[in-house]
Amino acid sequence: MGDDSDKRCVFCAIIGDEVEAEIVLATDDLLAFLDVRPVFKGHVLLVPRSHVETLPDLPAASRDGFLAAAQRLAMAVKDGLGAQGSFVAINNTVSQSVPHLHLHVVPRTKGDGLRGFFWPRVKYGPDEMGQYAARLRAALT
Ligand code: DGP
Repeated sequence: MGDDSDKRCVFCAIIGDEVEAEIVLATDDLLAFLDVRPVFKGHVLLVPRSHVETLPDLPAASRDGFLAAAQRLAMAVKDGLGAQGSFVAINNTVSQSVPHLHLHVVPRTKGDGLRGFFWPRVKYGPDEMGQYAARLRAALT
């Protein structure tokens, strides 16, 4: 474990070899292992070895490698497990049960029963869509 690791963090404990996990990919900066409570078998979690909590906390220098590994895992669930595709997601703070950045790669196949994670959908009111877009554009400038 590096100096920036959090000793109470279960993913840091996996990275530090103190908690067992089924590792599927290991690089100098990243680790990917099977989720112990998979949505479907083969559900992988990708984590940076450095303890950062959420995606916005990931240093710029780590972004490329992180996304490249996510691409490799998305291909691996197809090539290795026969999935037709995957669902790739990150919970940031809300619904994030482990406060160490982790990207889910869930193998998907048509008819697997998962319907868009059963996300509720809402409707914009009149003019509201433009207002939301403007607020986001302002935050992005
Ligand atoms: P999230 O809800 O996005 O924070 O996902 C956290 C995931 O981490 C959840 O699907 C279960 C998984 N998980 C929690 N503890 C452990 C563990 O000790 N080992 C492994 N392999 N996965 C874990």
